[in-house]
Amino acid sequence: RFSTAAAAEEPISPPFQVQDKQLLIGGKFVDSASGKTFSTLDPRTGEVIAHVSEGDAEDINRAVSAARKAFDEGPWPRMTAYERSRILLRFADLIEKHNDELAALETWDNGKPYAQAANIEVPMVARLMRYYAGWADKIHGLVVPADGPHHVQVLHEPIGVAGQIIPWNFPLLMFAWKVGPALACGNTVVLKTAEQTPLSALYISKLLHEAGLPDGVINVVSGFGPTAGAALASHMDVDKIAFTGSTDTGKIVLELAARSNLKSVTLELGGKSPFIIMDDADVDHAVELAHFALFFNQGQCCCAGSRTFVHERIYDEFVEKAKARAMKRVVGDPFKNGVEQGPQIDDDQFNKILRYIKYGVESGANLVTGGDRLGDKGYYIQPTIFSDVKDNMKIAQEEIFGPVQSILKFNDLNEVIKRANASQYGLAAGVFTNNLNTANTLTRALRVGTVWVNCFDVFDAAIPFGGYKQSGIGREKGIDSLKNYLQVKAVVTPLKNAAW
Ligand code: TXE
Repeated sequence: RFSTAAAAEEPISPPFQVQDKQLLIGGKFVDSASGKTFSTLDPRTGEVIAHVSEGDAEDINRAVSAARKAFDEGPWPRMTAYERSRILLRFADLIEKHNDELAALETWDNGKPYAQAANIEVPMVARLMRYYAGWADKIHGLVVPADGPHHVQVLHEPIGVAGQIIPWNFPLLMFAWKVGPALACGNTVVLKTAEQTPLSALYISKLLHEAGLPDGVINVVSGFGPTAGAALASHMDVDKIAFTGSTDTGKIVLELAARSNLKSVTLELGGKSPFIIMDDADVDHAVELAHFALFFNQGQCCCAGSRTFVHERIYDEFVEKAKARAMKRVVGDPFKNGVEQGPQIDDDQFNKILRYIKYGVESGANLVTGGDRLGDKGYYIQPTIFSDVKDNMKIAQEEIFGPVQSILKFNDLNEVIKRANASQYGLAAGVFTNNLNTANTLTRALRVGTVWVNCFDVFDAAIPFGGYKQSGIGREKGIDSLKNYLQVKAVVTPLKNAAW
């Protein structure tokens, strides 16, 4: 369904020349003010791919000034909406044209399978851009029937300079989720990429300029969280901040926004999503879907189905089959055809996951398969499964963000609802059943932003995504994300002749 831009059979594989390594400010690639660089690493080996300009507070100042100028002096917010839409459509065409280069860069910097990047993620980025191009000229306000002799209009205006901070697990998709709606609404942007994956956003932003985007409308600063990220979140001239990352860092961003200029904030944070498998399920299908829900993208998904709840009547059969599936999972160089799982993103995440595996063993969960690193080079981890996991164990409560499946047993619908909801998070859930009443009960009872029934990880440009509870504030994608990037203005005029 995503194969709009067919990827070449043979991936473009590294080493190849990385061209864009500087900061993008005011339409030009420039060195950081300090002249400093940092290295971005190949997760397959830990070796350096490129030295990238390292932005900090001074570079954020320069980028915000460029974005402010592009917003205040135009032409971007004052262009016709149709012209803005056409630039985004041309951008989508260029993304398709450069599909394989973008995918190769993404795989090199992030470690995800090339086929996934080339056949799913980059085409989705183009699709998202077309979706938001379609909105650009359909954003309009209201005329409100207020009491009294008044003509009342509600205008929807761009909010101004949008600061956006993205993570490393889906660098291009996170770029698209944030930049698409911001530009469609007429805002200008300063984007801070994750320090682990700075490359693809620089490349794709060059295509955005080739599509006709005026200088200064998008500015991309590579750099670290506590320096560049914090400077953006606390900048006095940024009107809105959108963040995707951990719940702990999300709280810091919210606090920085509050302490500075009270900029509006949207947050897309962590999760510990339940995947609930009822006893009427086709076990083979359930095993495959639960496997995909957890292991996709090396387990590095905020919405990963990381608490697999299985009804006791099918529990033993499920565990056996889940083990067989995990043992068949193809782990290896993500540039090789047929590989399902590449390395984790970096040393920190790699060690964090191994720590959680240790907690699992120590707390008495049953290690069914995996449990260690794979090979002795790079950040590869064996597909790992724990059964007999209890709700109070760390591995059932905290985000592991790796290829570690925790299987829990239940025997009653009300019990599983209670347990599934007993989490600080509320991002997503999966439900697997053939019984419509059970599905309806679960979809209404689960306190989460997305429920996938008999499917998982279905992402479409038009479907809103975001979290309840500590999984975030606001929604991205779909019509809901436009609200994040619009200011609402009421205009009231007296009517001379109330009769008309
Ligand atoms: O996240 P951070 P990290 C979760 C996942 C992972 C954990 C830690 O559990 O193991 O978070 O990953 C920027 N002010 N998720 O350390 O710190 C940072 O530079 C402003 C879930 O990578 O949240 C990067 O651009 N910005 C998640 C971004 O925040 C700051 C995706 C994310 O980094 C900052 C990634 C600061 N003080 C990790 N500190 C999801 N929801 O999908 C850091 N940043």
